[in-house]
Amino acid sequence: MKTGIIGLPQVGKTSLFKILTKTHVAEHGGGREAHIGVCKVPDDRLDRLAALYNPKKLVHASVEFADVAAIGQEALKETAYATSLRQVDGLAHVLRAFEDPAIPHVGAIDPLRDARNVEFDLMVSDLGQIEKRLERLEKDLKKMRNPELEREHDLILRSKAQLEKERPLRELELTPEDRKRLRGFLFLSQKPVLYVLNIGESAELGRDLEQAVEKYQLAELAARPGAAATVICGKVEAELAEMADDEAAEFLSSYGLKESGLVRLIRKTYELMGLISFFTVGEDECRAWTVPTHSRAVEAAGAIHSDLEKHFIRAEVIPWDALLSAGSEANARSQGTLRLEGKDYIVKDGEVVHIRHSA
Ligand SMILES: Nc1nc2c(ncn2[C@@H]2O[C@H](COP(=O)(O)OP(=O)(O)OP(=O)(O)O)[C@@H](O)[C@H]2O)c(=O)[nH]1
Ligand SMILES: [Mg+2]
Repeated sequence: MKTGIIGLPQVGKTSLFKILTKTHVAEHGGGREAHIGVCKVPDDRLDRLAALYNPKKLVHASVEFADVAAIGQEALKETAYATSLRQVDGLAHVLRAFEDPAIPHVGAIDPLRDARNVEFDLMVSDLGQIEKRLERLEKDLKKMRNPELEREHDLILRSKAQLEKERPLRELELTPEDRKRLRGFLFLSQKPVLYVLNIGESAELGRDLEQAVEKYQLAELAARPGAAATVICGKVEAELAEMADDEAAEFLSSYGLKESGLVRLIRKTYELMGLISFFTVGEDECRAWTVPTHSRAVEAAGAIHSDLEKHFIRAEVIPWDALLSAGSEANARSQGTLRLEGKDYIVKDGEVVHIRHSA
């Protein structure tokens, strides 16, 4: 799963990328190649399980982020740029809300306008692809009747109408079959989007973070299908990233904050992409795994190892907090909170899963 960090020039994309992935990269100066980095997913539940097991190895889940060069009509016309952007599964759209006269911005600070403008550019790019495909389809349909091509033709026309209404494709209602038909196009406006408001530093940051979505009128946009919003203060996050844990906790509370904005951002990314975490625990290793929501137990087993999927017998399942309060799997088993489930069981976020297998 890869999230592309997009946005207008100089809004704080690379800064966000650096603090998420803790990598040091040069700031973009015209080059269009994306930086890729891995972000460890902070998870308090896993940390608490690890405190119980004291494992040799503790492995958090990870998500990939790509720092994409600033977006615009011109950039999107470059095939290499558009192609690399199409490869991501979701978008983190950084919107500038911080004031800083030293850093240029197109016009006044107006995140809603910027969000709409960038969205428009994504739709124009998709429309270009659609027109190309339509031309091809209409040629082929003239040569011969083909029910599958006809269905695609209808769908492409529907998509075109949607874009012409200036509505992104993620808001189009699709059957699973139609979703499959569109998959190969990797349309930009179909990707789920997390709007990331990057606000300025202030003494009342806690309150400002809470009120920013309303203040900048992003609530309506964020409530649409496939969209969400979160707020960070890039400047403060950058300082936090340099600190040790206890120092960071003190720094956060001095701003009236409980957690880093990155934790919220990553959690929202998970929700938006339809992902959950489950855990495996033991004295050797405690580990978080990422699977799509509604994954079956046998698919969760497959995320760990294909052999576990092939030789799956049963899954022992318990919510992370039930395991913590039982104190051990043996206690949980005797209390009956540890359940045995079959391969079609739908794994829930935060469950500890032990796969019984014959491999
Ligand atoms: N005041 C302030 N400055 C910031 C903040 N976030 C980023 N900046 C500054 O804004 C400038 C641009 O930040 P980048 O993270 O490089 O922005 P970008 O979106 O990657 O820029 P391009 O890749 O050139 O489009 C840098 O000088 C940053 O230090 C912020 O929250 N507050
Ligand atoms: Mg950059």
